[in-house]
Amino acid sequence: MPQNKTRSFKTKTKNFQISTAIDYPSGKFHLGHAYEKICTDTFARWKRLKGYNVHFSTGTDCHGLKIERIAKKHGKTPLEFVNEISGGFKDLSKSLNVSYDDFIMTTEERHKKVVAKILNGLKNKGEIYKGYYEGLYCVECETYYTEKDAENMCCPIHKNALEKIKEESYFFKLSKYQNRLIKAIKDRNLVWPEKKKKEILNRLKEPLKDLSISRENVSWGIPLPFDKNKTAFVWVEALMNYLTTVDYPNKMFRDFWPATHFIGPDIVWHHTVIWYSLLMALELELPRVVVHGFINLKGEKLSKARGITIDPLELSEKFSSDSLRYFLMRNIPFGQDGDFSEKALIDRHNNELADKLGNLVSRVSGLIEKTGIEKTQNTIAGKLNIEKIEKLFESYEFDKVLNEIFAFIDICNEYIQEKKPWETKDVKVLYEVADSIKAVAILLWPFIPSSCERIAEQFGFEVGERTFDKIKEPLKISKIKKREILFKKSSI
Ligand code: ME8
Repeated sequence: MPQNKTRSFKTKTKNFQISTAIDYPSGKFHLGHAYEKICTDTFARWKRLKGYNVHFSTGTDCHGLKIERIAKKHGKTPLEFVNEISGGFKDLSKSLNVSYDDFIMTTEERHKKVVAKILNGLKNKGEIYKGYYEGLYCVECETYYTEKDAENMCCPIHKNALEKIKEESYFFKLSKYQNRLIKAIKDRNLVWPEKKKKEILNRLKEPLKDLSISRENVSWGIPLPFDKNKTAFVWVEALMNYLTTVDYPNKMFRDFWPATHFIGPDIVWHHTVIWYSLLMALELELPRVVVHGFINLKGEKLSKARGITIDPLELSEKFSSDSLRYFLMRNIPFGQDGDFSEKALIDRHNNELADKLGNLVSRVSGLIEKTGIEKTQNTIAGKLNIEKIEKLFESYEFDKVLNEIFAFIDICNEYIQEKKPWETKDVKVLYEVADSIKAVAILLWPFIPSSCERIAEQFGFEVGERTFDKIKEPLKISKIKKREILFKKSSI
């Protein structure tokens, strides 16, 4: 007799893979690198808040001519050099509370194995052939340019003179994917924002050339598995980090792929045209590409190479990592470029974090400490539009999410002002506002995690992973005390 099977009611955990680009460890990071990590972290935390099992990767893109040359200039081997600089990138993430699960370096054995496996697979499928490459190359962006894309034989991004290269090379049959690429990008919701999607579709009107995927004279790289005299073109192997991080082709990969890639505007071509066609050749699902804007200083893009830079660590030490995170996510509509100004950061820190949120928390906890608290129905909770906030999060409109939450903080502050519990001794009003602070702290956790964790501890509730549903659960009363203020005001 067959055994009676007990039905399992366990719901499958929802998995979510998210990544930043992997940075070139060619010099010190700047605020642009910090920004990408912060916006990716905010979205990763949002997904965790909603109950997803998140795998968040970041890392460094270690190979190629650029790194080889810089290491030499510093009197180091490339490996010594990339290890040292990558350490700095890890510290940056720690200081900014970037909650990555994996920091991947392309020098790692696990990555080399994945790259070899993929390249062998593509070669065996007839997707790669041998030929000659002749063209223009920018070492700064490790990218080939056609004479048409180059500006007077200079890189359109770095403005440096392009190098002429002629060598034997292996090619990936990129051109055969042109129509499939256009169809996938046009018809499916893969590239965000719409503006970037259109830009790529426009560029795809020109016929695609096959892609040179190997270099003959760059020894600092991953050797081709089928021709050890050549190394893999750095961009091709770097993109594969997104598969390495989920242990391609094993269980973790099957559970998590496809990913969502958060990247900057200068590398959309690589992540859509090159990456998508490689994935099509591998018959794998296509990831989503979410493009943030550039952080500029007085209208100029920050750039290590050009020496226009702002140190994110200095800013986070001066104002706290939460203030920096908040400012970047609040001040720059996501997907657009934004100018950095310390004055604007200070204004938001003082007027919004200190005067609105900090003041509410300090006032309410102080009053509760003095007069007590009594459970009641929260009559202002309905003024927080949680469904709208969810939609805004899912469409990457982070500044608007913050607008909504801060409009509710204003409502809480006005409610206290109007009800004057310090005169009336109405301890129920204090419960309503404390319960509202719980909702605010849970929703703000993706943006300013340290401050929200402090508030949660002070008021005796939980924030963080899987706490979204707790927004609607009434606050349990615990001993609430006034603490040191959350945000000290700053001046220039
Ligand atoms: O492109 N503002 O590395 P990278 C905002 N290794 N973002 C900026 C920025 C700025 N001013 N400057 C740079 C690479 N970024 C490759 C990626 S991924 C498989 C390989 C962003 O160190 C940039 O757009 O030059 C990119 O997303 C990331 O920082 C790393 O740039």
